[in-house]
Amino acid sequence: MSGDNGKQSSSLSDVERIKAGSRFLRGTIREGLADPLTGAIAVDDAQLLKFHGGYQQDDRDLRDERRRSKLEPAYQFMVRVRAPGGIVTPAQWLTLDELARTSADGSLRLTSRQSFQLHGVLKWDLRATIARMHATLLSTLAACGDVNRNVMCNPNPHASAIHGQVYACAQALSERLSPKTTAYHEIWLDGEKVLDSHDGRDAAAESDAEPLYGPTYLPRKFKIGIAVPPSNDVDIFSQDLGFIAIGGDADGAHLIAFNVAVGGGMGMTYGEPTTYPNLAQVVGSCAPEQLVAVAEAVIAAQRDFGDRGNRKHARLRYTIEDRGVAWFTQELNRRLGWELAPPLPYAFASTGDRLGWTRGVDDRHHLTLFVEGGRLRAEALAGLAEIARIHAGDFRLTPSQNLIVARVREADRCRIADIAAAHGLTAGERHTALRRGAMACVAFPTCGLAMAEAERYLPHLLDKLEPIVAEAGLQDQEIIVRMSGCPNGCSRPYLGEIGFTGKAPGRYNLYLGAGFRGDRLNCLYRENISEDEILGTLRPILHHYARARTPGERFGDFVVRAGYVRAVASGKDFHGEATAVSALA
Ligand code: SRM
Ligand code: SF4
Repeated sequence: MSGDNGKQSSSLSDVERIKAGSRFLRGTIREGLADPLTGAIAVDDAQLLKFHGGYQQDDRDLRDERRRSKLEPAYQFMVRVRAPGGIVTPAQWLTLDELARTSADGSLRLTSRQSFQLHGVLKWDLRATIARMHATLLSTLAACGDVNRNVMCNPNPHASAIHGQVYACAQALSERLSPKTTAYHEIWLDGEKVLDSHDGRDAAAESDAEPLYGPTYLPRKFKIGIAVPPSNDVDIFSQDLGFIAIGGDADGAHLIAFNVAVGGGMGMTYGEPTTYPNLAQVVGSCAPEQLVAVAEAVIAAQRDFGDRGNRKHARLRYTIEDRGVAWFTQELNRRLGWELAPPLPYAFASTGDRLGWTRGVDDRHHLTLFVEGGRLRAEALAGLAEIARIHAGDFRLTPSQNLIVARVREADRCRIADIAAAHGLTAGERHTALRRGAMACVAFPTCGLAMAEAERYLPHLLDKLEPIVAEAGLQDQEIIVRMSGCPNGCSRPYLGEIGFTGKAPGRYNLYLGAGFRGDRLNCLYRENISEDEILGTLRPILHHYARARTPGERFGDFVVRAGYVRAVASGKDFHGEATAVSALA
């Protein structure tokens, strides 16, 4: 791929070499799984394993001790399950629950993209774990890797007829954009390599094809979300490709179109200003039946023009930024053979979840449960398994790492409410609005890229922030708090009205001022600060907000108006000066 702006590297990255030689994602994963001498697999295979939904990790809490004892790291695997729109049946839930207890570390993680993760799976248990999931029609294929990942979608199909139609679109996208390699079946399910009977060639690998992706797949991960206004719970502008559902008819109950937004993303690298989070731009609209074609055209353009030399510059947003959004839209129209229509009006009101019981248009009941840090442990899992055994609806993960027991029958409602209460599952309803709206990524001990704690630390930081919020009279005020253990931004921290990214153990960058509706990035306010400094910094700002906010003014808007930070207009503007002119000065 030749560069046209000097940023693209002329040589291919190592991961491109690995993909090209992998025979459609096979590598030597099968052989590595059978090697009894190590709990790990080969380095190249670890890259390929991601496409199959697995990450090789080691327990970072045990690293030093194992090194001192001259033992290999405590290798283990994270397994991610793709579930478009985060929806699973009670039978699938029970399988995940069983695997969490028997093959993993006893917990189940609900991710910020509506997927499930098992942590701590040993190499010896990987095949059985994935095969067991497959038996209940769950798949880990393409949960990670340089392909389209889990398709996010507003998880409330009960809220109006349009939600049901949109979920069907998410499923169609997920199905159509899945890799077509037979390696997944071969490695995890059949267990047999199909060799040519004459010369022993790997016949299956040779007859495989990837009509959309090609043999080297995409230059980088690719993410799609679908939002149903007025909820922007999927953080639509953080997606590589976002679709905004537009309802027609007097009651808006009929899906008539999707606005198309391209080029969002969160990850960046400290000290490298050419990397930055960015919000997707709306470039047009399409009819519902054109959705898959648009997604395929966007992906094909990124496949052909994305940077395959520099992985830090390989996401769609850089492809678009380098050549311009007008060029990209033209390229898209050319590939489609027709033109996107002009964008249609829409309005978002919020991003988070509404906890507790609601009644849907389908006359079923829905219970949204707060799951702190997205992690379900023994007590919660026991309660949810009890619910799954009697539940006739389904379970839905929200983009804020929460869980909906959805489509509950009138007859089951009281029983499910009792079980949920008995297992402490509804305790979240009594939390402050600050805690209910907070989200953290996994970070330590499993994430190999973590620089500081996130999931394990945020609850403790909130313990100390809550009294400050109460003292300022803001306990019922929704303020979006997001914490990530490094700048990669897995909890979408640059969309937090208050965002933290880890710099080193116990130290964080503090960002302020994102839009409550997920429509403005925040801005760096303080760098590399400790807990005491975080509390000391936020206390006066929260008090100032309580005193000086205008009616209905959101915290993120206030800190911009009050001059604590400037409004960040676009990703390119993200690393500019933090200072701003105060309207209140
Ligand atoms: Fe992420 C890498 C966890 C959502 C941006 N992410 C990782 C890895 C796999 C670390 C690694 O590469 O070794 C983390 C595994 C930790 C662990 O132990 O489980 C990890 N990411 C997660 C999850 C589990 C966070 C969570 O607590 O919920 C989320 C799983 C989502 C899913 O179900 O598919 C998760 N990651 C995100 C998001 C949010 C989103 O997609 O809406 C982002 C920001 C959006 C984006 O992609 O721009 C995100 N993760 C990254 C990046 C930076 C990518 C970039 O282009 O800059 C990395 C690092 C990388 O890819 O090199 C990363
Ligand atoms: Fe790991 Fe960083 Fe993602 Fe957190 S943000 S899960 S620390 S890669």
